[in-house]
Amino acid sequence: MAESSKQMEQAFSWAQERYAAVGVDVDAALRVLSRVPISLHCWQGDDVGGFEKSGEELGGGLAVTGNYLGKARTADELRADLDLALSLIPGTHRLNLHACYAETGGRRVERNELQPAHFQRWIDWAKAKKMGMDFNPTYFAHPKAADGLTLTHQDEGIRRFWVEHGIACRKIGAAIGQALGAPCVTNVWIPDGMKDVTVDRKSPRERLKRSLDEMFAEPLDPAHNLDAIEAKLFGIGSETYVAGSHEFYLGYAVQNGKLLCLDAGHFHPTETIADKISAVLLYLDEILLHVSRGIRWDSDHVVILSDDLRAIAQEVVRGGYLPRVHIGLDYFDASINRVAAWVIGTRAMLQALLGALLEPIDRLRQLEQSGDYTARLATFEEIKTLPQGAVWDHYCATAGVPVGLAWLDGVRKYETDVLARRR
Ligand code: RNT
Ligand code: ZN
Repeated sequence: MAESSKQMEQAFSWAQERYAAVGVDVDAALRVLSRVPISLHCWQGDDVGGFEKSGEELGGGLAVTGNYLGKARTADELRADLDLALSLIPGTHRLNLHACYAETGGRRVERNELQPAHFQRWIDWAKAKKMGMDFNPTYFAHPKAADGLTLTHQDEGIRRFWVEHGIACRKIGAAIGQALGAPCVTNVWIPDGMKDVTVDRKSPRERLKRSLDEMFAEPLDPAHNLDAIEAKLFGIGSETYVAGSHEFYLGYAVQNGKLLCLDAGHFHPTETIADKISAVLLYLDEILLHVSRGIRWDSDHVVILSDDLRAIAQEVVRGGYLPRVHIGLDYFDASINRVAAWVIGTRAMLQALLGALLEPIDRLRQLEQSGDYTARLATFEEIKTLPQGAVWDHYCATAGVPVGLAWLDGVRKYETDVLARRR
């Protein structure tokens, strides 16, 4: 055994002992972690571009800043980039695909006419990697969404077009889930809202409810497709009013048995989604998380191991919610290497989950129940610096992915050999 891997294993046994001393079984934690899939969002790889090549602006209030070299220009390039990212992340994960990443063989296919066949190459790719997939209708970057309105549109033709897009996407989701043998979460997010003071907050919401009812009219086997709906407080260009608000979708999800998608960037800046998980899961079977990092606004920065992220993971683990919570990433940063952005965010999410799984939860609960808040706080502080890093290194090594910052070497080489040539 090389000296460094010997040291790593020594550090791991010492960590096992340290955690055992507070009643935590490290190996059990790693077994759980190895079974949690994170859904990697395709759109980090090309700045939410997609392959329709319509020349349309991104729109929908979505903004990607930066122009780092090497953005994927084709689905093959995007898959190659994802291959590299996945090889640097421990575990088996999922791919989260947007409808605008369809492969139509150069033919223009309208969004309401998309078919599972247009995603066959993605499905084959995921199947070969034994990965599941999730899916999203794309309600932006399209002439019929140019005014920022889709499912709430007053124009019946446009509204109906977007309903049909939603119906087409649910069928694609079901085909994906069936092909891969695991349910596909098909998540609906629309940008619809108003920049400035509005006189009618009611009618757009009534139309949105009707549109969703029409979209979801056909029941689909939950073994193949699960519908999720994503709320937002405000966006660029919809600062005053967003039809699909939290209350709107929470009500809709409860009433109709849908998954609620909680995006970490979609609430007031001091509001965290961590606190919402145990509340909404009293009324919903399952939820979807869009793990993101807002800075002052819904800026979609790359996810890092922040207190916010740790709190999300802690709530999921402490509540025993792992089987009911689908974890997806949602950010887009074009100012750094895009493959690295996936690796950083996914590894951070896994580290947050590991940290949560390594908590002496029973002990902390006992302290809380007995009213010993002093020892509770002292324990929380103490466990922050237990040797989680040694457990993580061991996990990466046994999963066959680079330990520590070594993953960055692979990305750098790829940048020189592949990304830099994409001019
Ligand atoms: C937008 C939502 C939505 C998008 C993706 C691209 O504010 O978060 O989830 O980020 O659909
Ligand atoms: Zn989101």
